[in-house]
Amino acid sequence: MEISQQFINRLIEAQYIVFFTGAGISAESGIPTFRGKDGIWNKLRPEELANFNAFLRNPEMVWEWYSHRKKIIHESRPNPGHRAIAAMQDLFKNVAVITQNIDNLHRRAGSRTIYELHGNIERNYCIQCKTYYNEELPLEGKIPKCTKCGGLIRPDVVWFGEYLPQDQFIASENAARDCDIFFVVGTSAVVFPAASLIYTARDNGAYIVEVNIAETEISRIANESFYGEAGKVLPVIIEKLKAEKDR
Ligand code: BJW
Ligand code: ZN
Repeated sequence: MEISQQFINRLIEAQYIVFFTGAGISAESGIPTFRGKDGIWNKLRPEELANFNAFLRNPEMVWEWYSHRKKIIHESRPNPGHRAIAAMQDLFKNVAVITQNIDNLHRRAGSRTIYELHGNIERNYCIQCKTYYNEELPLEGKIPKCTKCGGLIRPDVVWFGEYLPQDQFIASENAARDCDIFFVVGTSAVVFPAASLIYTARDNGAYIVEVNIAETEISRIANESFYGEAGKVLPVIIEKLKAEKDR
């Protein structure tokens, strides 16, 4: 993998580094992505599952999907990509992670500043009385129901047509605006408004670095592209940076 000295110099001069991540960063932890070759949605259409009306129509089906993914996530561990991002904190004062993932793997890898744009699979709430259930779910047959009001419990994630958590999105916009380097890692960059952050970063002068196994929607606006698995590319970048900083 070719890493130019010019790129390393740019990194060394940077004060604030942001990582914007998607499902691809967790692929090497065994969590399937949504789109593309091995995407879960080659078999199931996103609109049929990640959508509130689908949930009302068929909560069993949607819960089956989330229970399945919850199990995979529980059995997974952060991979060298997550760990390289966390290790950036030792080299720079200001590092933030903006993630579209709901899997907690950045936190488990040790990243401290994390904005979660699409929620978190560990949290659930009753759609009627908004009581949160973050531990064991009270099951009624196959689906969880609220013990206070009997309402349906849903995962605290963002489905199509729903607003992103405002505090997380505003903090992410500020990070995109203020950072010097904006890494875009393992995302197809087709889901909005999350993907708009890439354009916000670019419009405010950040250097855009893409890490992906394939070209994407935003490849043409990236200043630098590394095509390969995040768990291979990111550790190489951080090793080179460390060596350079130690000189
Ligand atoms: C690797 C790798 C390795 C693999 N190393 N790389 C028309 C135009 C524009 C917008 C819209 C439109 N029509 C509707 C909209 C809005 C809609 C939208 O964006 N739709 C587009 C798809 C067309 N957006 C919304 O609805 C959002 N809300 C909203 O707009 O609110 C305003 C509003 C309110 C009320 C009414 C109307 C509007 C909400 C979007 C919510 C998305 N939710 C999901 C599910 C979250 C919960 C869950 O996980 O179950 O979020 S969908 C899914 O997509 C999930 C992801 O976070 C998100 C992004 O996917 P991601 O992470 O990019 O994954 P993939 O699979 O797409 O890509 C993986 C990448 O990794 C690939 O590039 C691989 O190559 C790469 N890769 N292995 C490195 N080892
Ligand atoms: Zn309730």
